[in-house]
Amino acid sequence: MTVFSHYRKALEALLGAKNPIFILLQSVDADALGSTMALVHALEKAGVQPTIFCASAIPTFLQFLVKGRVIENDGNKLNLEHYDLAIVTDAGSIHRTGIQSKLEAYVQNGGRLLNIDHHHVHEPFGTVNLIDEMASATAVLVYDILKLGGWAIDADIATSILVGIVADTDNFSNAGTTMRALTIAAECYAKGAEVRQVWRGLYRHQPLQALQLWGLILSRLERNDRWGIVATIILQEDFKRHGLSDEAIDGLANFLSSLSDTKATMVLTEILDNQIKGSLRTTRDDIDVSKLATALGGGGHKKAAGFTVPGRLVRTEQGWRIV
Ligand SMILES: [Mn+2]
Repeated sequence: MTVFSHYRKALEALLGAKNPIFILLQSVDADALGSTMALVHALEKAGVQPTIFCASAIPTFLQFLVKGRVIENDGNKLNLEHYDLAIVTDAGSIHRTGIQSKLEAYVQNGGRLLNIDHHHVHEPFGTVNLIDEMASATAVLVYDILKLGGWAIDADIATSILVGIVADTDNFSNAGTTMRALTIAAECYAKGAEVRQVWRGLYRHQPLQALQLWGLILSRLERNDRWGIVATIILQEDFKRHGLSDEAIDGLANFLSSLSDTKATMVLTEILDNQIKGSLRTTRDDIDVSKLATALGGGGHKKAAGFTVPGRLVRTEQGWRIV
């Protein structure tokens, strides 16, 4: 199949849906939510009322995108058979929806699942897949679908698309920044995207305690000379002591890429249920951090990747260790 036929099939799925449901990722990020909300706005304009589901809460700083819509969040009550199309954007893996088994059962029973993504994936999980690893953000693919389908890009759609592009290019600064991303962002600007709200939502939403927590985390930065990686760690008790949730460290992994003399950076964060989340970043062209992430059961992009491993972080004489 040509790339164009993938677009055509994705568009047909969207146009044919009378009762669709969007499944957001657990711990949804800006590109995933922006991509989904752009499609929600477009379908609503076409007279369709999509349902939106997210297995966890939408981060406060991204709620401006939702504009007061109801987000279903009870996975036990969710009956996918009720819907004629499920849509997942920017997932990388179906696991990240938090309702993998439900979605797989839905597909096995003949349900249609549209998967739009720019992550490196071996086996796309949708019945219709639009995957382009070269795209700066999933929001770029959504923009192309909307243009192909003849939708007018209004201010709400433009804001949603711009959020995805700004977040995934780290404000037009990382290697994912392309002419295509810049051109689409400019068009979103021209169509009335709420630019100030986008920047405030993504970069200017931290309270004082959050920056104090950042200070603590930055003071723990250490270089591993064997691997050439600079790393730091975040404990569950750090969040408790500062009265913050993990929203407070959003953007920290990207901020560390401002380090000049390192091959890569890694942030290890204790999350609930005895799990440790690792976020890897590099700015170097000769390093592919997704290889390390994949070896540890995760995945991602060459310059930004992540993984989750079981355990807790403990300080020993040799430094921080996972036990
Ligand atoms: Mn993305």
